Amino acid sequence: MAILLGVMTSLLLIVGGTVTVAQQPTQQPTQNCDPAYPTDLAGNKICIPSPPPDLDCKDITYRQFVVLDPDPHNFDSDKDGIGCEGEQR
Ligand SMILES: [Ca+2]
Repeated sequence: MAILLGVMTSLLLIVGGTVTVAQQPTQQPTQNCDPAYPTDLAGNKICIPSPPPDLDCKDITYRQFVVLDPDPHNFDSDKDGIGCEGEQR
């Protein structure tokens, strides 16, 4: 009986070992960057989260950046493809 238990334990260890080998690749922490605002005008990557909440230019530090459709935050109110031009014009 003790031998049988020993065999059973070994089998369980083998099964447990194969399970732990099959690990999922670790994922990058996901940032909620809205694809409508990929870069500033110089081509530097920027990250503005998708709504909600709805953001206005006063809520973000970026100025004069690329805006793509559908512009969920409506940063580009004059629809020229540049967001938050503000007082620079
Ligand atoms: Ca604009």
